Amino acid sequence: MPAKEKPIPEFNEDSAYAFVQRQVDFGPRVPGTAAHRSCGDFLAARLEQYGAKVIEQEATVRAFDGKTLEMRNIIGAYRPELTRRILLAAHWDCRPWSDQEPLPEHRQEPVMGANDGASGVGVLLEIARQIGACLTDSSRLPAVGVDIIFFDVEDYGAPSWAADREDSWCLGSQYWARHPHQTGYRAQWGILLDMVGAGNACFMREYFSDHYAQSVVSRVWNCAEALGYGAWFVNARGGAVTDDHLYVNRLAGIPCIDIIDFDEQRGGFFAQWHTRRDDMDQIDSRTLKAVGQTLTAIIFSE
Ligand code: AHN
Ligand code: ZN
Repeated sequence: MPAKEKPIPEFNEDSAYAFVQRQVDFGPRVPGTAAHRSCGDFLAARLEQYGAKVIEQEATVRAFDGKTLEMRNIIGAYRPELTRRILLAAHWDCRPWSDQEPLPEHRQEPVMGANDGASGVGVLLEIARQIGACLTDSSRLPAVGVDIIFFDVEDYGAPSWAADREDSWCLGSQYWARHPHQTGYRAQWGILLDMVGAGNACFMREYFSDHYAQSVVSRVWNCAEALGYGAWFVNARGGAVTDDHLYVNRLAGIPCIDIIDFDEQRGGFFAQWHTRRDDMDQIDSRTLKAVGQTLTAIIFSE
């Protein structure tokens, strides 16, 4: 008798949207601020509420400008006893400067990070909620262990005019890749989400993702197309983005892709990127749905 196909849960985009809103309500989650601390507490508590084993990784890291920052990576593990695992990640910190603002007098203000940060975390919290709802019936759970990682201090990188920008971004993921939360940690593959909430989002096959994890990229883009989300997931090569997945690939040796709204032809990231207008007005729950439902289908059919 053929094995019964596991039902794929329905990803709730309104719930994901509310998770984005909850983060934004704390204010800009800039490392070292009260908003950052409170939001981190909220994220850890939610993962625990949804049945994950929560591991927090704290360390002091040095930024490109010489500042020392208290970094906090937050990890939620499902079925930690399984050795076959997959990794899902997003960054949860906000950039301290709106350095893409047209007016210089506004460039010292932090970004709200509704799309740049909170959108990916919101999608992953909704996935945590879905997995959590299956914990009472193990036949409905994904067949693999799932680790959700909220990376800190991704967005404290050196601006484009600065010298020595190499590796100044993604300090939380660099730390994690050098000091995994468990010694000898392995995952079959990983998916990073970054800027997955904008209305006119376009996800192309990002360069490093195709380089390190082409089969994962193909699976995700084919799955999105089959589910009817081909308008968001464009099956063509996109540009290269230095993001958390690069260090997961390079330093941890885990094939990891980046689902990121980046289109060189359209001028790069979404129009409000690293400005004061990266707020809830930029978030469209249909984009959250396209990404979240695709990810849910991939996880529950693994
Ligand atoms: C660079 O601009 C070098 N990387 C973009 C990574 C990023 C910033 N993701 C979100 N904010
Ligand atoms: Zn950013």
